[in-house]
Amino acid sequence: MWELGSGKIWVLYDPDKLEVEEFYRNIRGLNDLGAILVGTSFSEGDICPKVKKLKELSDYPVILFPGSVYQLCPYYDYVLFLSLISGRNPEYLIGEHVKAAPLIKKFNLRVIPTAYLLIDGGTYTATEFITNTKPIPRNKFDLILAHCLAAKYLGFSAIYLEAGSGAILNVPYEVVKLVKEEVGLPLIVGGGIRLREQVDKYFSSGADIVVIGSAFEDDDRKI
Ligand code: 1GP
Repeated sequence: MWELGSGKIWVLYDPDKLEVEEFYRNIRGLNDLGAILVGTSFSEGDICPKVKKLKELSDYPVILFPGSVYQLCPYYDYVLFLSLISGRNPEYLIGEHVKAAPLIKKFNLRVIPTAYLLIDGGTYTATEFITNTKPIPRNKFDLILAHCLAAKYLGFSAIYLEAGSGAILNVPYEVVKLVKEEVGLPLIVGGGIRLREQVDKYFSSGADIVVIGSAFEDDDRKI
């Protein structure tokens, strides 16, 4: 069930990079903010105290964008239950999920079953390294679409097209349009987005949610 609204920006908070207060200052006044994602592909410590603080400060839903099962704690509103379907590494297709499931039940967290696709963003990303998977070539539209259709037939609730944090090349707008038209599931797009016109173009191409991380790690944002 998709309850989180469309035409929204989700801001990604990396607890290894910023203190909560600094992050919260950086996102002040952002139009269309719909939720705060918390995630890091390689965490150096216990992120739960920061999640708790974020929840106390913020009125927005706080959603885990998991790098590993160790990032679970009771304070999230939702967990993006991601399966990395662009890759063929069983650990990220089902292995981590089996480890996480008992904790999700214990903490009584709501999950959003999400098909996660890494699309080549012109740079070697931490996700690629950590998951030991390769991204889908960005010009192979038929291949991307086939993955997204498979996700729909497998019953996922959302699709996340990811170019990777700090991507040089964003997910192509034409891919977003194609996937929205042909698959129709709620569509999340992220990686390398820094400008308001990029956000607007994604929304007009059919994205429901645009995720922005690095652009909010300093106070010189252009959005
Ligand atoms: C979310 O990984 C991205 O999909 C975040 O990317 O840090 O480049 O915004 P940026």
